[in-house]
Amino acid sequence: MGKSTLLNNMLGLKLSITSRKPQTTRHQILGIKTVEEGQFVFVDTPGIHSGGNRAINRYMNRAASSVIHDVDVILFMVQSLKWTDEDQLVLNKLENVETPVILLVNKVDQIADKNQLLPYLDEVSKKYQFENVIPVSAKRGDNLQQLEQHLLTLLPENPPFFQDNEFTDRSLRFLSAEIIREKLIRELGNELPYQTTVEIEQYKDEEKLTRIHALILVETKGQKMIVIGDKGARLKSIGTKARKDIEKLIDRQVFLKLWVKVKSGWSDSEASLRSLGYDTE
Ligand SMILES: Nc1nc2c(ncn2[C@@H]2O[C@H](COP(=O)(O)OP(=O)(O)O)[C@@H](O)[C@H]2O)c(=O)[nH]1
Ligand SMILES: [Mg+2]
Repeated sequence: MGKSTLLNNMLGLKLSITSRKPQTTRHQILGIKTVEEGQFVFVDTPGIHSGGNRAINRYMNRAASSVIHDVDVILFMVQSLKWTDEDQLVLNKLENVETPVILLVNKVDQIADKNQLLPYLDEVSKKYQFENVIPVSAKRGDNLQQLEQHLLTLLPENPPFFQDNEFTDRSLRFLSAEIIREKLIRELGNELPYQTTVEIEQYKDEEKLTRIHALILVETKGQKMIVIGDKGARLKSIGTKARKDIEKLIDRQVFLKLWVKVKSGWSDSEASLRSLGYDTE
């Protein structure tokens, strides 16, 4: 869809992980951007999805729904030229919500015939009293400047909540785990649907480098073999890609060690989710 891509592009920083697979974002994360005229605190959430009744699915839907009532502006993103049942599900949640909603119609870079866009914008504009409907490309950056300007007019006057050098509420330890999870999702494609998570066992700033030991948790032995790959090739590739991204983020040399461990049932147990840092309240 492009919610996390949008956040990263607005911040000019790779903060939230992205992939082709739906439900990549599991945790709510704040992205903070301070400009002369004000401070934006973006909340990236998992999408709202129907189906899937594991504890992890319930957790993600809760995270997405609860935020609706806590923000000054809602950015509701759909993909251009498609209005899905899940979009309708989100729209239904917005009934009786007073908060202004801006509809972002994403991926306009992918529309071959631009004549199709206007009728689509017309059609979706009628679905709700949107504050504005803006066609964007989260990836390429089309219209994001315009979006930022419009958002500034909607923000209430407040003293800034954060220092102007802060960019997120999450720790580097958390962000590192997320980067590793992104590489796992991207490397494994459809071979491993959702049943992995990453736990940081050690995160230590040493004099010349930052030492990170991470545990990749999977549900079955078969999944463990898939993650490790032939002669460890896959795990190695995941590790190298993750290390490079973490180094870019923290601007330090990183030593990254990865292990894979089977912990069956983690994704369907509220207790395991909690112990893994998923705030299930
Ligand atoms: N072509 C194109 N692809 C995009 C755009 N925005 C996001 N994507 C891709 O769509 C996929 C999902 O993006 P992501 O930000 O993870 O979506 P999320 O699940 O809504 O957070 C990724 O592969 C992105 O690279 C866009 O504006 N144009
Ligand atoms: Mg996302």
